[in-house]
Amino acid sequence: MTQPTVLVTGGAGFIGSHLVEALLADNFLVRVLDNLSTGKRENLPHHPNVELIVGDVADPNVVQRATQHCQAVAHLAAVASVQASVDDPIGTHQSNLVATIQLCEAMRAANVSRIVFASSAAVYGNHGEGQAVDEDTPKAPLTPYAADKLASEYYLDFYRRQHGLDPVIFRFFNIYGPRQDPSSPYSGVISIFTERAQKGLPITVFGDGHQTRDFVFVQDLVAVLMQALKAPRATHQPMNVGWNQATSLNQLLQIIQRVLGHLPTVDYTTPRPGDIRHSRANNERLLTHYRLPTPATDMHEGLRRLLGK
Ligand code: NAD
Ligand code: UD2
Repeated sequence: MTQPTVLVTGGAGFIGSHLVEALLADNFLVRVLDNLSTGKRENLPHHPNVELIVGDVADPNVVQRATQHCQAVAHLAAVASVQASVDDPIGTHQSNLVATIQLCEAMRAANVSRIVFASSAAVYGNHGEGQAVDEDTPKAPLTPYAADKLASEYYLDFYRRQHGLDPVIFRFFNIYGPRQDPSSPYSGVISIFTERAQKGLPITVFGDGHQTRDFVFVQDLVAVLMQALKAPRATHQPMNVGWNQATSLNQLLQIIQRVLGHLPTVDYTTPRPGDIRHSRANNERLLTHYRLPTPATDMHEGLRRLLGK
């Protein structure tokens, strides 16, 4: 029996490369479409079952070639930096919305229906103080990044109703793990804190450190994405991906200190403009449809694995 092929857009990136590894382990053929704008070839294993197409999902010729004869698509390609979308709304719009529409058109022509899409908690904006956010919370995208994620959700639903597309939409909260790039001041806070702690460089906390996030270790997210790619039938309602657990930056620093045995200087400065103070996912809808790894990778275990301890 020929092995099924899954297309992973953004597969050379942080989350995408972990999904590629899981697909290979499950005996899929994997096709990656990535323009290497932030992704890296070295994130991908050298494996006969991985094909890398270096190109832009927004390019109709490229994406039509990439969708040929695949069983499902994981659409992770995007400019994931909120700041980049603020600085260059038109440029990032190509990757964060036009690309999604081009992909939908290509899937329609290639008769491919299942698409698993990486949306973001950003669609909720600054959603209330501290309580868990459920999927029916009013959407309040505050940035071009968030607006393009929400618009992508609406386009996927249009292609479902009009052309039989079979989308599974996840709103990722804060994902962390190996290969998350710490090089930008806007990289994920855990990638920045752990890299600087390992190098003994001072850490900057924007605010008092009591701000909280719902952190998900990348391998736990990938376990959900794998189920969504393989499920015979899938719900089309967007689902939050989080643990409904709030971890503050100060707690994060305490755990890093416990795992590493030391911590560099920590400077507390003013909060970032527009920063969300508390973010936590009501994940009941996800738990209804998917089996989560039990136990979920808790912060101490996730940081231990990330820090190689
Ligand atoms: P990442 O930057 O590592 O991965 C994005 C990948 O997409 C990169 O490999 C990049 O080169 C590629 N890419 C970007 N634009 C492209 C284009 N036009 N054509 C082809 N490839 C393109 O970021 P990540 O953290 O792995 O994010 C993966 C997805 O998850 C993104 O859609 C992001 O918005 C979403 N997400 C991530 C988080 C998080 O906490 N990391 C939270 C919410 C949503
Ligand atoms: C995440 C996403 C963003 C968007 C948003 C929606 C990432 C990297 N960011 O932003 O794309 O989806 O969620 O809610 O995926 N911080 C410090 N010091 C540092 C770095 C960060 O104090 O050196 C703080 C930062 O001000 C914020 C918290 O850490 O209060 C988390 O920052 P983040 O960029 O990791 O994640 P977030 O939730 O702000």
